Amino acid sequence: MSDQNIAKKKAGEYAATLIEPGMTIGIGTGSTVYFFIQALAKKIQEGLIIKGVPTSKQTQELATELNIPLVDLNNVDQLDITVDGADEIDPQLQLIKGGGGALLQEKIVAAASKRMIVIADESKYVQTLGKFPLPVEVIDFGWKHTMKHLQQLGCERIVLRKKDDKIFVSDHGHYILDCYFQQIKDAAQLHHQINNIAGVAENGLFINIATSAVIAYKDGSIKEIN
Ligand code: ABF
Repeated sequence: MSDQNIAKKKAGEYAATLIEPGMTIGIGTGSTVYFFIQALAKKIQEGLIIKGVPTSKQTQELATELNIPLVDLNNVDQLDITVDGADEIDPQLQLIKGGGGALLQEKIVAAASKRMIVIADESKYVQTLGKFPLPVEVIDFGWKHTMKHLQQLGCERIVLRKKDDKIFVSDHGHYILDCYFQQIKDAAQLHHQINNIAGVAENGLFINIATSAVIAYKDGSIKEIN
């Protein structure tokens, strides 16, 4: 297993120790969360009673396969905690998410939670967001016009996400435009500017949503940021 995956596994397994009996939890998406889900499933086999809300079809399928009990978010007043990954995390716990294409449901679930813990290896921790292209989920109708409005916000390049040479379609039937800003100086302002554009369903900036981060390093250490 690579050093990066060892760190991801450590972060995921640490997050599983924070889950208490009776909790209703948001279950994130991605390769770091994969390790959290495996550790959570083991605790459930050992008797832990929890309910989960998945953040993507991919997570729903994996959780079902591992017998993690799932519930509909509309039947829950508030989640106790959401555990999810990220593509970038800054010292203010602002995030870029959506590299896996699940940002819309991830944000809805995280926003319905008392706490959101982001788990990641050290490569995700940055001083300034933006080196990772910002995913923007857009309605397919008129997306080229939506893209033109996005271009006015200063991103150097915008790429319509493809998968296997076909246009990538999210779980909720939308397209994703990856916006290359290189450096995002005011993430909160950019978040609002993007979401004011007609045709935008959601963007991958998570502002004032994460409440803590668990960063695992190659040397085996773990740093919790609150
Ligand atoms: C998911 O985790 C996505 O939002 C994000 O793209 C992905 C990245 O994390 P990982 O490196 O763990 O796959 O939540």
